[in-house]
Amino acid sequence: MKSPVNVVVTGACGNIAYAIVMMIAQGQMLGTDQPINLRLLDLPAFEAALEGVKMELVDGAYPLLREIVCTSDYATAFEQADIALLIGAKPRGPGMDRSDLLKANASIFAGQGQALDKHARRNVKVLVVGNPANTNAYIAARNAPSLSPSCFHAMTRLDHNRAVGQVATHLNVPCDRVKNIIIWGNHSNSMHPDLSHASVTHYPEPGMITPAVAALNDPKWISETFVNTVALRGGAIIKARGKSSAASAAQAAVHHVRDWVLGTPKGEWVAMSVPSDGSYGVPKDLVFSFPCRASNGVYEIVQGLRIDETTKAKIQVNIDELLKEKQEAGY
Ligand code: NAX
Repeated sequence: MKSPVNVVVTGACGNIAYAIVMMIAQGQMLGTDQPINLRLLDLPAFEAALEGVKMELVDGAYPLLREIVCTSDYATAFEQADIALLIGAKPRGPGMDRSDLLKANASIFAGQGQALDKHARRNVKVLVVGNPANTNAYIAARNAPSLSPSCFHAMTRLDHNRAVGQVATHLNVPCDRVKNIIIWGNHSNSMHPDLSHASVTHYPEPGMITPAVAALNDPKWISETFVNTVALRGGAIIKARGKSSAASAAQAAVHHVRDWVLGTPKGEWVAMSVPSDGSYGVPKDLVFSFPCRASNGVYEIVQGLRIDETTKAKIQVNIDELLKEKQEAGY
C-alpha cells in the first residue's frame, strides 16, 4: 500500500470544494490505490461548517481517506503539503472595482504562497482555482522564493473541457474522441480556444482521425459561436442556474491535477496555465495557458506549434491583460 499524500483544499466550505472533496476521496484525482490525508482550510468563521463537510466525508466511508483535518490556520493546512488546491478567494463585493478585487486577492495569495514556501514539501503541486486565477498563481509563486515557480499552476482546464464539450456536442461524438484543443492565455473572457491542431478520432468512420476544423467544416461556427460560447460559458451558467459552475469546475481541477501527477495520454496535450518560460513570445513567469504534456509528475509546454495570425493577436491581448492585472494587484 502507498503512503498517504497530503492534499490541501482551500475554500473548503464553498461550492466547488463540496464537489471536489468527494471526487478526491473516491480516488479520481490521484488514483484508486493512493491513500489521502485531506486538509480542509476555510476562514475562521466557517470552522463549524467545515466540521459538517468532514462528517459527510466520514459518512461516505471512503476507503482511501486517512486523516481529515479542518482548520483556518495556514501552518496546519500546508504542513508537508504534496498537493494544494487553492480554491478559496474573495468574490467581488458591492462597490468593489476590479483593482480592489485584484488587491484583496493578492493579499490572500501572497499569504498562502508564503505559507507554502515555509511548510509545504519542496515538490508541492499547487493549482490555483480562485479568481483571478492566473494572477493569483503568479503572486503565490512570487511569494514562495524557495519553491520552483513550476510548482504553481492556474486552472484553464474548465475552459478546455468546455471547448471539448462544444465540439463533441456539435459533431455528436463522445468527448474522449476530441483531442489536442488548446486554450491560450488568461482564465477570463479573453482566453482563446484554438482548434487548429485539434483532431477527432474515429470520425467520420471508425479508425479514421480527422482534423477538428475539417470535421466541423463551418468556419463561421468556429470563429463566432464556438469561441463566444466557450468564453462566455461561466456567465451563461450563472444566468441559467443562478449559481456559478461548481461540479464542472471540480471535475476540471481533478483532471488538471490527475494529468500533472499521473501523466497526459501519449500523443496528447491539455490546457494548463503554467509560468511562462518565454514560449510563444509570452513574457517569462506570467502564468499563462499553454498546451502542456506531463509525465512522471513533470509537465512541459508543447513547443513548435504553428500559430496563425488570429491566434497571435489573441495571445498578445492575453499578455497585455495579464500584465495589467499584475500591475493593478501591486506586482
Ligand atoms: P464559494 O463562494 O462557494 O466558496 C468560496 C469559499 O472560499 C468560501 O467558503 C470562503 O469562505 C472561502 N475563502 C475565502 N477566502 C478564503 C481564504 N483566504 N482562505 C480560505 N478560504 C477562503 O466559491 P466557489 O463557487 O467554490 O468558487 C471558488 C473560486 O473559484 C471563486 O474565486 C471562483 O471565481 C473561482 N472559479 C474559478 C474557475 C476557473 O476555471 N479557474 C471556474 C469556477 C469558479 O468560478
